[in-house]
Amino acid sequence: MIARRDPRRTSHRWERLRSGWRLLCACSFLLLSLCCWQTHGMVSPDQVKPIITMEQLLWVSGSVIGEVNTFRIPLIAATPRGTLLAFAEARKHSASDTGAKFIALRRSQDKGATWSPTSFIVDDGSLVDGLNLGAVVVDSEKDIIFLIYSLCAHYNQCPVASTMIIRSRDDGVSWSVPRNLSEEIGTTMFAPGPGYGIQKRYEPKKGRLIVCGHGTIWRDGVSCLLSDDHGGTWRYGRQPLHGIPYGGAKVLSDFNPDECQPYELPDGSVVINARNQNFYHCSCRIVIRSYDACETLPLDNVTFDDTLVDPAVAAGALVKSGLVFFSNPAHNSQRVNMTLRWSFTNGTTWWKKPLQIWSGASGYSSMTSLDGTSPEDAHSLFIVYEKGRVESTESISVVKISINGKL
Ligand SMILES: *[C@@H]1O[C@H](CO)[C@@H](O)[C@H](O)[C@H]1NC(C)=O
Ligand SMILES: *[C@@H]1O[C@H](CO)[C@@H](O)[C@H](O)[C@H]1NC(C)=O
Ligand SMILES: *[C@@H]1O[C@H](CO)[C@@H](O)[C@H](O)[C@H]1NC(C)=O
Ligand SMILES: CC(=O)N[C@H]1CO[C@H](CO)[C@@H](O)[C@@H]1O
Repeated sequence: MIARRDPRRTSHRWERLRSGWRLLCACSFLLLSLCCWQTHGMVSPDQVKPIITMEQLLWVSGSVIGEVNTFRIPLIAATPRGTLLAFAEARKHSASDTGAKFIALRRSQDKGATWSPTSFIVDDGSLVDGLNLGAVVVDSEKDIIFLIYSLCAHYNQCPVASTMIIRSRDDGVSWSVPRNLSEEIGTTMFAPGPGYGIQKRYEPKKGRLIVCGHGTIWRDGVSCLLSDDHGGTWRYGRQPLHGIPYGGAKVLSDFNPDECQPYELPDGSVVINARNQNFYHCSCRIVIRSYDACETLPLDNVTFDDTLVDPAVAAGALVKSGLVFFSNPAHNSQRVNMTLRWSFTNGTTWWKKPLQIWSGASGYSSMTSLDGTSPEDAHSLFIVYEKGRVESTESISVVKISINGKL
C-alpha cells in the first residue's frame, strides 16, 4: 500500500517552492520558444504559411525612367539601421549584358512601404563593355555597406577586366568613389553574385566578409573574395571550385558552376547555391558547402538539389528565423513561375507546398530581411525579382512576404 500524503500537512514553504518552480518553468518555456523562433530554427511547419503582403514595381524598363532602356540584375540588402537598399543595373541603350550602364539605387526607411526616388550612384560613361552587378555586402559590426561590381567582364573591345568596390558609411545615402580592387586581387575576371555577400555570424572566422562569384569560361567556376579587416583588404580564398573541362569552352552537360548566392548555416558552414549553367547532372541547382569560411570549396562537398528545378538563372537564398528560403523561376528551361520555397532542415529538404510569387515571366531574384527585434521584422522577408508579362526584363518588382501568414 502506498500511503497518501495528508494534503493539510503540506507546508506553505513547499507550496511556495512549487509555484515558484511552475513560474520559472513557464518563463523559461516562453523565453525558449521566443529564442527558438528568433534564432535557432525550431519553427514548426504550422507556424510557417508565407503570403505576399505587399508588392510594387521599383523599376520599369522601356525608357520611361531616366531614359534607361532596361533595368536588370536586382539586389537588395538591409542595413544595420533598418533601411532597405535595392540596386539594379540601369542599362542605358539596350538590354544587352555589355554596354554602358548606371547603378540605380532606391532606399526604403519604412520596411518597404515607400521607396526614395532612384539615384544613379555609379555611371560608367559610354563603355562598350560597361559595369555588371554585383554583390552588396553589409558589415554590421562597423555599419558599412559595400557594393562590388565588375568592368569589362566580357572582354568586349577592352583588354582587362576590373573588379570595383564602392562603400557607404551613412546608410546608403552617399557612396565613395570607386576603388579598383584589381590592383590588389589581380585582373582575373570576377563576376560577383549577383546577390549579397555575407558577414560570418558564427565561428570559424566570425566577422569575415565573403563575396562569391564566377569567372569566365577560361578561368571559370566559383570563387570567393574574403576580407578579415572589415573591407580594408580583400583576397581570394585558397581553393575555388573549377568547372570541367577547366579553362576550355563548355558544351551541354559540362560542369559549369556559375552565378551564386552564399548563406551561413548555424553550424558556421557556408552553403553556396549556384547556377548550373550547362545542366550538368540535372536542370537543378548546384550546392557547394564550405566548412572553412570559403577558404576552400572542395569538390567532395558539392551536391545537386533535384528539388530546386532551375532554368539556369541567378536565384535567391536566405537564412531567416532558422529556416532556409530559396527563390527562383521554378521551371526546367524557361524563366517563368517565380517561386519561394522554404526548408526546416537547413536546406536538405524543402517544404512540399511552395508559394508561387508570379506565374509569368520571371528572372533573377535576390532576398533579404530586417534584423530588428520586432515581431514584424522576425516574420518578414523581401524579394526583388525581374518580372514581366512577356519578357522577364520588363520590370523589377519588390515583394514583402509575411512568413507566418499574418498581416
Ligand atoms: C584596375 O587595376 C588593374 C591592375 O592594375 C588595371 O589593369 C586596370 O586597368 C584598372 N582598371 C581601371 C578601371 O582603372
Ligand atoms: C511552378 O512551380 C511549381 C512549384 O515547383 C510547380 O508545381 C508548377 O508545376 C510550376 N508551374 C510551371 C508552369 O512550371
Ligand atoms: C540544422 O543545423 C544545426 C547546426 O548544425 C543543427 O543544430 C540542427 O539540428 C539542424 N537542423 C536540422 C533540422 O537538421
Ligand atoms: C574537404 C572537406 O572539407 N570535406 C568536408 C565535406 O563535408 C564533410 C561533412 O559532410 C566534412 O566532414 C568534410 O570535412
